[in-house]
Parts: sequence; structure tokens; C-alpha cells
Amino acid sequence: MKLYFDPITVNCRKVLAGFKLMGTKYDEEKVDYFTGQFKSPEYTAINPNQSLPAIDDDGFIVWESNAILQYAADKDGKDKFYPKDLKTRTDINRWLLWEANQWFPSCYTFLVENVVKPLLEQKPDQKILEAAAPKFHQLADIIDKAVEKHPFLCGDKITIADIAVAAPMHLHKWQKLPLDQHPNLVAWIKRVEDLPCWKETDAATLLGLS
Ligand SMILES: N[C@@H](CCC(=O)N[C@@H](CS)C(=O)NCC(=O)O)C(=O)O
Repeated sequence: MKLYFDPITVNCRKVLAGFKLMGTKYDEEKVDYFTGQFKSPEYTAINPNQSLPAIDDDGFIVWESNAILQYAADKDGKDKFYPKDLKTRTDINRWLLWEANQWFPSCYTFLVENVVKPLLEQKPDQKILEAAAPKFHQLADIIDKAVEKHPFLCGDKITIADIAVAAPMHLHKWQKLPLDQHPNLVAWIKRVEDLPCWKETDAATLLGLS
């Protein structure tokens, strides 16, 4: 299975960390994000969305990072990280959809303003950040409550839901995500950050942030 990726991006780090967690075997095909290589005709033929990541598993192409995690888990029978019992699986699927629809866009605003713009020597727009804060807190509170009684989103054990939901906040220190009001969320992200799969896919160093 070939993975097209750039390790600095949110959704690529998600897949890389998930693959490492599950022990998924893959070949690397780096597609440079900052030079816009994801817009090349070759890569567009793989992923017409012109976004990263994508996989090619012997001619079977999948884009959408969460679908890639689901596929890899099912292909290798990694039930531990994506259990098959109906309620747990539905719970995980729910978090994957929520991450893509709600959480990623909210965290992305902070990523653009506080990480991408400074990297491009531009100033963050405080008005955009202020406008984004209420929604961010509403969403962060959902995570905070979910991990109040158990260590991971779907119970006592880590699943691909934790990896997917952690990814949009992978640079939270530099994104300057306002986390103080969400202590359970902070404890949960620390648990994810302590995992070898998360440490091995650190993007802050690659971006020269730490
Ligand atoms: N929902 C997609 C989002 C993919 C996505 O937006 N990827 C970003 C990197 S994290 C990208 O390649 N963006 C292209 C761009 O900036 O134009 C997924 O989860 O795979």
C-alpha cells in the first residue's frame, strides 16, 4: 500500500500516527505540500480533490484520511483499534464524521492564523480568532465531557477516533488553542501525545516550531 503524504499536514499526520498505532505496513510517497505538489497532474489523477493524503493499495485508491484509517484497520483486522461491535463502531464513526465536519474546520482557523500566517511572515487576524472562539469552546466542551469518565473518546482503550480527533489540534501549543477551560480535554490530548505513534510523527520539529 502506497501512502501519498506530507508529514507536516494535519490529515497526513493523522494517517501516519494511525498506521503506526495499528502497525499498518505502507510505502512512502512524499507529495510536497508547501510547493503545491498536490496540484500536479500526476497526483490529481490519484486524488481529484487535490488534497493530502491518499493511498493506492494495488490499484485501489482511497482519499479522505478517516476512510483511509477505517480501510487500514479493517484490511489488517485491527479490531482492537476499530472494534466491530455495533455500538462501539458507530460511536467511532460518529467521532470521525464529527471531526471532519466540525472539529477540523474550527481548529483549522487557529492553525491558519497562528501557525501558517506567521510562517509566511503574515500577522494573525485577531478578529477572525475572536469570532472563531465561541464555536471552538462549544466543540471542545463536547470532547471534554466525552473524556470525563473514561480516558479515551470511546471508552477505556484508544481507537482510531482518538487519533482522528487529536490530529486537527496536533500543534495546539502553536495554534494557541484556548484549552484552559477544558481540563479533561487537556488530560486526554496529553494521553494521546504520550503514545509512541504520536511522538514518532511529530510535525512541530519538521516545521521548525520547536
Ligand atoms: N477531508 C480531507 C481533507 C484533506 C485536506 O484538506 N488536506 C489538506 C492537508 S491537511 C490539503 O491537502 N489541503 C490542500 C490545500 O491546502 O489546498 C481528509 O480528511 O483527507
